[in-house]
Order: sequence, then C-alpha cells, then structure tokens
Amino acid sequence: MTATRPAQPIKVYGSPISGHTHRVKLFLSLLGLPFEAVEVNLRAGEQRTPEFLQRNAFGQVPVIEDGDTTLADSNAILVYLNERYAADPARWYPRDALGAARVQRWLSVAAGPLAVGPSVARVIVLFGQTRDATEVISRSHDLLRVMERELSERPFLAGASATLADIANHTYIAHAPEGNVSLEAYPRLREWLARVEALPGFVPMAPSRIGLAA
Ligand SMILES: N[C@@H](CCC(=O)N[C@@H](CS)C(=O)NCC(=O)O)C(=O)O
Repeated sequence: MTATRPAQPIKVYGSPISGHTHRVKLFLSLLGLPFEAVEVNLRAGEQRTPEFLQRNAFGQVPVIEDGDTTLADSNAILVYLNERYAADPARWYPRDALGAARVQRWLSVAAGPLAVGPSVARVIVLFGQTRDATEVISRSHDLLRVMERELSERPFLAGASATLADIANHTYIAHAPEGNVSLEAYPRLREWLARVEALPGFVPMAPSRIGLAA
C-alpha cells in the first residue's frame, strides 16, 4: 500500500502545552507526514482573535491547514489524516462495524471523561487556578479505574493493536500527574502508555512547567 503525501507541510495551529494539539502532532509523526507547527498563545487569548475564529469558530486549538482544507477538532483531524494519508487506514480505524464502533467509543471518551477529568485537572495547575480540584481529580480516577479494568482484557484500548483510540487518549493520561492525578495505582495503564510510546515515530509532549501557561 502506498501512502499519499501532502503537497506541502500541513500547518498545525496549536500550543505546546495542549494535549489536544499533541495528539495531532503525534499521529502526524507516526504517519511520517511533514508538518509546520504554528503557535497560538492561549494565555494571550490568540485563539479568540477574529483571524483565528475564522479557522475555528469555537476558538480552540488545534486546527490544521492542509492546502485548501482547514479543519478543527483533534479527533476529527485524526480521522481526516488517517483517511487521507495513512498507507493502511484500516490499521488505525477498522473497517468492520464493531471494530470501528470500538474505536469511536474511545474517541468519545477522549472528548468526554478525559477532557473534563485529567485534562481539566492539569489546566487547573498549569494556569495556577485557585478553584478546588478535588472533584475533578476524583472524576479523573473514576475514568482511570475503568481504563485499568479494560486494559486487563487487551493490550490496546480498542483491541490487539494500536488504533486512533490510543492516539486520542494517550497524551492526557501520560500527563495526568501534572494535574495531581497519580497513575501509581494503575499498573496496566502504565504498561499501555509504554506500549504506545514504543510505536515507531512516537514523540512525547514536553512536560509543562507548573504555573507557566505560555
Ligand atoms: N474538542 C476540541 C477541544 C480542544 C481544546 O479544548 N483546546 C484547548 C487547548 S487544549 C483550547 O484551545 N483552549 C482555549 C480556550 O478554550 O479558550 C478538540 O478535540 O480539538
């Protein structure tokens, strides 16, 4: 199978502290696709400028520009990159009904419990917010317990090999300790992180300096 290549590097509008941005960069790297990172300064509110809102009316990163195509939302971008450029799209997003649904289930987790749990717990610390994180941390552990149980049944979230389910969920789980969500009690989850990190082309997100949201 031959992979298509973009005519020019794909522009990724994002932030180095954004796990949503990182999941896109991670998949671009796994696919070996050229990209150019364009930083959007979230602390300065650049995601709400009229120019950026043209790219994403929700005022959030990441957004990609691939030639004439502008696309927002990390999970939508993963699906796009896979269908457009992967040599074997079925590897990352199975073609059979149940396989596809299993991946979609974890994309929903990434946009739901992961986003309102470990991701928010980290934002509270990174942005030096004063609000009580107890409930968010507790909610995060509810998710981690489910993931730990499911990963006792299979090596990757949606089956025997890595799929978009793992790409979408990896970053905010790996960085959960930055939000005071410890992974200590979850050995299977930590083994899964290592399995994802062993994929050829894996690139980590840099650890964030606490209280310094750039
Ligand atoms: N559903 C979106 C969520 C993206 C998101 O939450 N982005 C955050 C950074 S990680 C953001 O841009 N926050 C700035 C804001 O909401 O003002 C996606 O998956 O791309």
